[in-house]
Amino acid sequence: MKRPVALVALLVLPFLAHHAGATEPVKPPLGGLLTRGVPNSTEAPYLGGFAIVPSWRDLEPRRGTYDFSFIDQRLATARKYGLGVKFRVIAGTEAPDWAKSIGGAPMPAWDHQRKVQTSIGRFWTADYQSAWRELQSALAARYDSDPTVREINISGTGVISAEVMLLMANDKSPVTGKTNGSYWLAAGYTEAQRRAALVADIDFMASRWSHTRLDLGLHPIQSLDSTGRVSSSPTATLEIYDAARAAHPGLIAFNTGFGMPVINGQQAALRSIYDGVFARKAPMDLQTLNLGAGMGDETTVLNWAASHGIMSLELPSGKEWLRWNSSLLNSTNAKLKSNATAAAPPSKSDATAPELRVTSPTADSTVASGPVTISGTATDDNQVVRVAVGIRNASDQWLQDDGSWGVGETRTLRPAELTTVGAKSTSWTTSWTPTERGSYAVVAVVGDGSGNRTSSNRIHFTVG
Ligand SMILES: [Ca+2]
Repeated sequence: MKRPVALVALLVLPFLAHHAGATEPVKPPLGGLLTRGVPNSTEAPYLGGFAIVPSWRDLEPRRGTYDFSFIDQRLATARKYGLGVKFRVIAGTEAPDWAKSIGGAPMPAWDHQRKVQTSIGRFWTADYQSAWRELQSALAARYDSDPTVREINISGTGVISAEVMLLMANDKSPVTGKTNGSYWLAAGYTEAQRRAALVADIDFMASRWSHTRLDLGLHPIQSLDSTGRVSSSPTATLEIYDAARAAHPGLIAFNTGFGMPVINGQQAALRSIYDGVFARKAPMDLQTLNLGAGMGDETTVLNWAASHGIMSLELPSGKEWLRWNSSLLNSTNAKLKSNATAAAPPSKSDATAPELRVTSPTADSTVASGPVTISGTATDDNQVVRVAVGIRNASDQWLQDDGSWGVGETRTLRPAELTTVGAKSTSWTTSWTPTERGSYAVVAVVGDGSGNRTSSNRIHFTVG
């Protein structure tokens, strides 16, 4: 059955605005020394840029009401000095109260870094993550095409920071006498839900930030089991990282605990993660420990980062680093920038977008209830690295990760399985089990290894 033409055009437009246009180049990664605060005219000449670190509550004091002044003021400074920036939005204890109240009253939380009693919401739940996605959609709509904004941290499941592998679940409040994790378990936390939320956040960020590189904070990932036990595993971290990189090849590894303890192997588990990233010849950004927290000798630390291919290095908080040898600062800044250039994807050499075909379901077909196979083929002049699908219902809503239907443009791309990841030609498949009969449409998106993406037309089908 055909829809009226005008209606079809109206429905398709928001999708096209984000995803059509055969080629969408990704901006180069940020290189050089960075500060964590806004630099002044004395600092700027030593830097490649700085991190903009807003709290979620600064940006969205009421749900759907955004205040971007925190970011815009800092972007003006970056432009004045010709610097780049990376975004790191802090959720968790820095979420607005309305987000902390999704699914129940905010839970007490102890922030061991600031040593303050605060509160947190149910960061592992689909409803909380759905609110986070609204913010990220608004941010991406405003800043994804801004050439000054080069990277953004994946941070939607963070607890007191963007360090998404850390839980701080064992931290015990001297005020309540209870651990942070004990409140979460009482509110229904499961490790499986939290892991799924982390992976979905990575996929969602990649679907929204088409032009901006993503940073994933790596630590030995902490897990909280149902008995309250916390464990950590660098092996599991690399497994998550590999899966995320396979789906999103431009992903940048990031760690906030860099300093002498990593270099000399004292932090063995963390060092094994660094070595894993280096073995994969993958791009990495670092933040140093603070000087009071054991960063160690600056000459050794800066030279090690520069000689290990690190792209950007966030200096310790404060102004102490301005007293360091200026030729050390200048040479490190230059080497990090050249590392970033070397690690950038071949943007000019790959102007050819990938192509794909959906072979199942066929257009305007009727399929039986039960699992629907969504499959097809994809080709590229270099390599096909990712295919994902979005499913739309007859009410013009996109299927979400949790099986619900979202309004408007909010969509979730479900990764398909590729027969051969990285080949010039591959078949791909995924399946979806509708819970109701009715009319649906599927859209598939293919990505090559250089950040080019192409989406299919909508394939309408009926579940009869
Ligand atoms: Ca290509």
